[in-house]
Amino acid sequence: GKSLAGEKGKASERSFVMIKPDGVSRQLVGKIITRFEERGYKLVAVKSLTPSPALAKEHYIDLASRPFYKGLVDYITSGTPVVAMVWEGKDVIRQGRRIVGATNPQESDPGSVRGQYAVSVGRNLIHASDSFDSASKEIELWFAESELAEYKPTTWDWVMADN
Ligand code: IDP
Ligand code: MG
Repeated sequence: GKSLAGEKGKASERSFVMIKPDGVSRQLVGKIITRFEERGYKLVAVKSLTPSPALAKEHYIDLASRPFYKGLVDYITSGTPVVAMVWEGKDVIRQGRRIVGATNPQESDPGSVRGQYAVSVGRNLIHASDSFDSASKEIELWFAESELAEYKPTTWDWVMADN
């Protein structure tokens, strides 16, 4: 069916963003959400949960052969919850990756979330979809379509203007 990631390159584009357990435990949820909100992106869905091992494994299935895979799944399923979100807006997938920063925080721009708050690649605070196809898969994996809100922020037309 239709992609839950909206339309690539349009204001309806969506990304899956997740604050990992270290971000929740370190009480950075508000600061992280604020970055996306203040940029003008629309919060379409948000929930806090402790992912099952099956969900965490599926989310990271492309990394199944990597030596850190088991540790990664254990980290995500530690028992401290994650905050799973869907953000919407023009170029949100690419901009979301810029807000989050490089995978290894030691290489992340210091203005990014990872570059400001993280040091270790295995505790890098946050996930954001890396492509339109990943966003489609990840939103469908973590959310039901009925959990995705439809509304227009009062800022929308100013922020998402095409010119
Ligand atoms: P990304 O989160 O920036 O998209 P990926 O390469 O997709 O990076 O890796 C997914 C996650 O796996 C990373 O965010 C990080 O938590 C973990 N990870 C990646 N490489 C390593 C590593 O070398 N050691 C430990 N964990 C890693
Ligand atoms: Mg990735």
